[in-house]
Amino acid sequence: PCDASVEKERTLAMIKPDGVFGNYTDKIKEVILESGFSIITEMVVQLDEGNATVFYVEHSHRDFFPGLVKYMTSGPVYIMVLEKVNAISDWRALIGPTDARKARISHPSSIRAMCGLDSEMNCVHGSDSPQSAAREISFFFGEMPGGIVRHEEL
Ligand code: RTP
Ligand code: MG
Repeated sequence: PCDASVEKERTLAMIKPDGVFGNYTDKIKEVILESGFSIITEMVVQLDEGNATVFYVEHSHRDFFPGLVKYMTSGPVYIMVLEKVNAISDWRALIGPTDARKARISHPSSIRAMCGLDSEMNCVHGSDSPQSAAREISFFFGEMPGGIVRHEEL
């Protein structure tokens, strides 16, 4: 109990609109639970341009940003807080590389290989550091920025 190395960690996972529309939610949750994560909380949310922009603000100067915002607001997303030892890097490993086409070659058992299309439509998100996990969890579950529509809380 005093060993800090066994402390559990939390990360933010998201099934993006293509994953929700493609009916991958149940399959992805199955993989999550089989991989030893606990799902602490989950909800369905519709992002608008404002909150999608804030969520991905680190990419706001990139040329793919307008397309990213359009994609992320094209339908509901499924938000989960996952917990396990090493949750942040283990979830990133489980989703695979950003480009789903590359994922199918180099990480064929990854989630993006299963349900992603290309470098933009890659069906899932994962926090990439303890700092972004804390920011993203409070983005959705702390003070909700104005305009987030919570479809249902499960
Ligand atoms: P994420 O933040 O969604 O978990 O994805 P990631 O870390 O693997 O990739 P990141 O570099 O943070 O990019 C964020 C999302 O932007 C879209 N993207 N499109 N068209 C493009 O070249 C391009 N590059 C990135 C993807 O949806 C990516 O997940
Ligand atoms: Mg990222």
